[in-house]
Amino acid sequence: MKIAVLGGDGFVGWPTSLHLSDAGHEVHILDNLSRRWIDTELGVQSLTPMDSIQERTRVWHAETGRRIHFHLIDLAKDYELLKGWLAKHRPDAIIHFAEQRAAPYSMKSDRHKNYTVNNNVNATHNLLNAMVELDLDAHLVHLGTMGVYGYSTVGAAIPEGYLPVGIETMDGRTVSQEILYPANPGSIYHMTKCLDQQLFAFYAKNDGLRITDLHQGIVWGTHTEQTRRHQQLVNRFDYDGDYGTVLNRFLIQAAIGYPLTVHGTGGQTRAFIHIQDSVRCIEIALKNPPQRGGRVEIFNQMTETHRVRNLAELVAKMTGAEIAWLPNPRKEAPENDLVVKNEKFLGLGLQPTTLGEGLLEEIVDVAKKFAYRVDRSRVPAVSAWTKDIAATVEHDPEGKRLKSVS
Ligand code: USQ
Repeated sequence: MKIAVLGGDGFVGWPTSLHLSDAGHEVHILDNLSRRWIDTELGVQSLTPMDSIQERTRVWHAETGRRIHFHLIDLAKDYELLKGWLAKHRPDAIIHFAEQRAAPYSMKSDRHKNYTVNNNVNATHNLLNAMVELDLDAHLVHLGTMGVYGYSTVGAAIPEGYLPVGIETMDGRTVSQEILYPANPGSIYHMTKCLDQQLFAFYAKNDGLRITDLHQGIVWGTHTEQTRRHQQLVNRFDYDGDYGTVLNRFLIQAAIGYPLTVHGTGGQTRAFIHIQDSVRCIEIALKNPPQRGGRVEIFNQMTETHRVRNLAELVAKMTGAEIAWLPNPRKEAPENDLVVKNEKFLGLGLQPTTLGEGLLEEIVDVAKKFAYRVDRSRVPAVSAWTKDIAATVEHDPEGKRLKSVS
């Protein structure tokens, strides 16, 4: 297949591009390199030394003989360029990762909120709009988030996208319907993915676009089969308070002797998936497109759930790291249970890579190898969800920990 990977320079986009290229597909990365610019804005860099996208694709070609093509396009701003590219190349499938994906970054300031909404919603809408205009019947696979559901349940497992409901009619009968599970985002970033869901539902219904939305949990790990092949194919690995995600952060913190930064009591339960499974799921989704005219196909892309404090305790036990119990900069439930259905991917053959000490140790080893690149002052998560929370949380400039000032 000819596949366009939008956002193919990012944390999940890059290993996905390699995986699909390795499987024999013709891969084109469309990216505006915004993630690299955000590193510059924040004054941080990936823990792992990343080469330019051109250099990465050159090394991939030298290693495998396969070409990955790169096109510098800003989907949110360059509508005509995007449309022209799609008209010329007419890909069979499009994978859409091209969104600002960090919740803390989206909550930093009014400017960051605007940027995240404008970038994410316009990128998605420009793409859908152009596909209709060009009569392009490509299968669109979008990387969404588990966060569209919120994380609290009423004792029932979160279904894969659609919730069966009974509605009482005026004459007293009960009519059954399946509706999109009520959106309950916890950040501006997560909210943009809820808006995406509405755009997809409309374009599937109105124009018959074939769309798959993957509601992914928190990704952990860094290597995949293909990124291991050469040191210059290494994936990016974020550790900072905005882009680092919880389990990877704990592992890096353990490697550099930094107390594990648990927010509150660490009672938040979240869904997780290893990066290797993430790229496999995308390939499985590609092989199972919905029918034209059908509703949006939704998969829960996660393999297990864990409570944050249990992860911290596991990493502490494994490495001897200390745990710091910090005031939470986010507005979220301090404790929640989470049960999620993920039978669709399992039914299509996914064999989950679960949290095993071997893989966790491998990440600590990667972190130790590159520990000299870590700026400890960038470790604390300082982006507060509200002005009230910002007023009660102070950032220690030594980079040791956040402390409550109230
Ligand atoms: N947390 C800590 N300490 C830390 C960092 C995070 O206790 O140092 C806590 C947070 O308060 C939160 C939980 O860990 O309760 C998860 O935070 P996270 O930063 O690992 O994940 P999140 O902000 O939800 O976002 C990440 C990705 C996002 C993806 C989402 C999937 O950045 O792109 O959509 O995970 S999900 O969480 O299932 O919505």
